[in-house]
Amino acid sequence: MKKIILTGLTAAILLSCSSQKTDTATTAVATEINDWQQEAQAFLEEYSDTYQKLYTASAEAEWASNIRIVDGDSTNAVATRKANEAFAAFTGSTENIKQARQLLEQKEQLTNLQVLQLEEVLYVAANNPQTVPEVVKARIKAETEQTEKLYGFDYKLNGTPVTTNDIDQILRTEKNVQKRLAAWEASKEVGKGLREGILNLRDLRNQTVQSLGYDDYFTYQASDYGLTREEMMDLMQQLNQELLPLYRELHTYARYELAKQYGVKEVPDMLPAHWLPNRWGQDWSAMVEVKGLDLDAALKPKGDKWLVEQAERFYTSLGFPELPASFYEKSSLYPLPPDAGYKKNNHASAWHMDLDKDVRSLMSVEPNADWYETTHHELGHIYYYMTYTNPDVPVLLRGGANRAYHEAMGSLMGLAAMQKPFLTELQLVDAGASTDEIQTLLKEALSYVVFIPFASGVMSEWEHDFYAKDLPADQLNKRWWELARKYQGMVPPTERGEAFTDATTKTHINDDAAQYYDYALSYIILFQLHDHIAKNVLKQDPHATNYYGSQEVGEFLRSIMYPGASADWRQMLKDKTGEELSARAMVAYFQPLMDYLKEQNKGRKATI
Ligand code: X8Z
Ligand code: ZN
Repeated sequence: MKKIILTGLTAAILLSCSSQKTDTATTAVATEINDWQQEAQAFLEEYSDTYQKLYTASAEAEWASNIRIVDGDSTNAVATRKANEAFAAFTGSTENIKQARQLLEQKEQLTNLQVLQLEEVLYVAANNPQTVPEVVKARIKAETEQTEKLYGFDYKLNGTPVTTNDIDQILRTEKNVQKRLAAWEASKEVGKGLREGILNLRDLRNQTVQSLGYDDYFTYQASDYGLTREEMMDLMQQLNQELLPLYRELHTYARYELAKQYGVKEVPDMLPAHWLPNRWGQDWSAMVEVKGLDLDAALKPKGDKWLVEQAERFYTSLGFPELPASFYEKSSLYPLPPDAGYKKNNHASAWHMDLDKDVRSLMSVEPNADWYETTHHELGHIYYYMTYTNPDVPVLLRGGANRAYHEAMGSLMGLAAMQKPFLTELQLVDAGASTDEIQTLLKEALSYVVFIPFASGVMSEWEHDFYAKDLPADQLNKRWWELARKYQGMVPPTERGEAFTDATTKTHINDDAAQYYDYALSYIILFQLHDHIAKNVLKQDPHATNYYGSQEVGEFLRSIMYPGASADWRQMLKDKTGEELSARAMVAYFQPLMDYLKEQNKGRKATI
């Protein structure tokens, strides 16, 4: 009989074994199965225990490094390096790799859950192999240094210190092109100092994963989806193609409208980057103001705290629990006062500190529409963490069905939280106000559709070329702007030589490398989920939903979140929406906009 000590996890295994034993002909096999399963279980439990402890220590150190960056003080950096080295030494140890491989040779004898966990052990090991300990150590050091340089950077506009929030606000609202140019250029200065670090990191990231048989770091990251690098790039091309007709209309529209706005007579073929209301041209929604739906104005008097609490209320209205008190005590949610004397990571993130109950978010929330969307996005991660932290999901599988699902959940709620019936219920818009539906859809397209060529084209192809195609060190900026022209139809305001490294101004290039297609895929998935929820759960028009208070919607989302990475992501999509991964829902959502844009663009020249 079994010697395994019962936990929630092993109870499931016991159950599957006991049903086998009722089959009289399989006694011998059943014993053998039990032995392998027992051995795998013993290994996994011991491994997971240490893994969780070291993961927590690493997360704590990283957290401290990201919320408190003190110029000239290396205390946090040193502690982070140590914690990450300890995590790497364990997860990449030759002994653990050997055991996981041996057990996987008996794959047929193991439970599905065990196989998935052992594969995860090898996946994590490949990023930290102790066959090349010096490379792993050097990479950890280089990563910590790159993060400090990126987030410790002093942004200055006309000699005055500014935050990235300040720059973003100028790019969203300023009508004077010279002032826009100054803000845009100020936002790119940080890249100069990141060039050497990213080149070093490329080699170190590639070398680490190559030692366990991956071609390069991009291939390694794509393998998390069960895709080769070529398959991932093909998928990105396909998404770009599917959305190109709409993007082309948006591009034409934006060129003519912005030229008018800035008083430029000759409409440029390519959009100057500093004309667009976002540092990277990845979101143009601030271009359009929908009358009666001015969210920036409605949110300002509410204050920053309200935004976070409102996002929480949205989730609890669907039946999710309240956030633990520790979330509010330990998170870092708002901008630092200007005289703090230190800096923090200025990009939003969500953290599962101990793979258990300690969940936190790092943001710099200000009461505006962008942060309103982002609070919903980050809480999507948090509620995903909380939901798959359950007895049926072992520590090693506490992740999304894939990384894109993790990004999709909160973005879905962000989309839902912007729709008029919902905003009306919150009294953020006047119930009586008539709003223009096409303008609303245009604003949404300028966010969601415009994002696709940036994410699946520029970001993914640049990182692909950088990691897998040995992009020459003297062509980093050249390639970046070639891709921006090709996919976004966007050009820099002035010639950007190789002294700049504009790609590295995007935080993910530095600290979330070779994974940006996650976001492109997350948008595709979110429209599939939204389409299903609107039509089949709420029976509402996808353009005008109100998820608020719907227990069914909550149950639907929870059922996706609950199994974490123990679910097969393709099967999940099929089961939940009846569809394979496809841009169909996204294209259909924006279809009504096509006619309007074609009409607006009549007589205008399309250039992409
Ligand atoms: O980086 C993020 C999240 C991280 S949790 C805030 N996003 C991408 C970006 O800002 O570039 C969300 C959508 C795109
Ligand atoms: Zn995210």
